[in-house]
Amino acid sequence: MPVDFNGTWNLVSNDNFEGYMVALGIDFATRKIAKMLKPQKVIKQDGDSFHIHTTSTFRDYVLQFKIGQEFEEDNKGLDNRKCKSLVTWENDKLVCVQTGEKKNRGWTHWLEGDDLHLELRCENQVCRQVFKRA
Ligand code: YOG
Repeated sequence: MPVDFNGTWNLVSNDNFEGYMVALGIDFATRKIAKMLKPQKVIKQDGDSFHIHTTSTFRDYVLQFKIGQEFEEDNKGLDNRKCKSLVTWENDKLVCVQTGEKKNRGWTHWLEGDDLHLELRCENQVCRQVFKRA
C-alpha cells in the first residue's frame, strides 16, 4: 500500500524559503510578499495520479501528474520557467526532478507522524516546509 497524501494541509514552518526564492531569481518585492504567506495544500491522490493545489492569498498553483510519466511544467505564477518534470516513488517518498535551466531543481514530499513534509531544491538551496492537517 502506497502512502496516502490525500487531504488539506496548512503550512506551519518554512525554513530557507528565502534562499530557495533567491535561487529561482524571484525579485525582492515578490519575495517580501511570498515569505509572509501561509499556503494551504489540497492533495488528491488516486492510485498513481496526483492533483496538488497550493493556494494562498497571493498566488495559486496547480500541479497534476502521474507517477513515472514525464510532463511539461510551466511554473506559472512562480518563476514562470518551463521544465520537464518527473515524479517517482523512492520508498515512501514522492520525489520530483525538474529538469530545465536551473540545476538541481526538484522537490520531495513525505509523511512523518501526522505531518506532511516538503523539501524544495534549487541549485545549492534547500527549503524545508512542514504542513499539518487542516
Ligand atoms: O509544490 O512546487 O507540493 O507544485 C513554491 C513557490 C508564491 C509566489 C510554491 C506562491 C516558489 C511567489 C510551490 C506560493 C517561489 C514566489 C503559493 C511549491 C516562487 C515564486 C503557491 C511546489 C509542489 C509540491 C507542487
